[in-house]
Amino acid sequence: MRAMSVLLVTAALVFAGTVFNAAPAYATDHTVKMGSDAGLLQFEPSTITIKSGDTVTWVNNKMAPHNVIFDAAGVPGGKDVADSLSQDQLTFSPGESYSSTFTEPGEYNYFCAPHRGAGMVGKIVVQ
Ligand SMILES: [Cu+2]
Repeated sequence: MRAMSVLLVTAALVFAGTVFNAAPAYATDHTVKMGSDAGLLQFEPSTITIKSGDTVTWVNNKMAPHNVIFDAAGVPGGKDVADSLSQDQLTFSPGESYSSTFTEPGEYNYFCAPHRGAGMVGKIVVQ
C-alpha cells in the first residue's frame, strides 16, 4: 500500500513538471525613452525588435510633452489594433510611463503627436 502511495506521488510530481515545462517563456518588458538622453526629440531606441507577447514601456525622459500614437496604416490589423496600442495621454514629468503589449507579429510604426513634424517616430518589430 505504501509503495503504491509513493508511486502515485512520483507520478503526480512528474506530471506537474511536464505542465511547468510546457508553460511559455516569460514575456519580456522593453523600455523606450521618450526624449533622448542628449535632449533630442527622439524615441530611444527608435526601433526595437521584440517577441510576440512582450510589452513595451515608454518612459518620459526629456523634452516633454510626449505621447505614443499608432495609426491604422502603420500597424498590422488596422484601426482597432492601432487604437488599442496608442497612448494618447501626454506625459509631462520625467519618469511618467505607460505600456502596451504586442501579440501579433509584424511591424508597428508610431509617432509622438506633438513632435511628429520634428521626426519623433518609432518602430516596434514583433517576431
Ligand atoms: Cu514628443
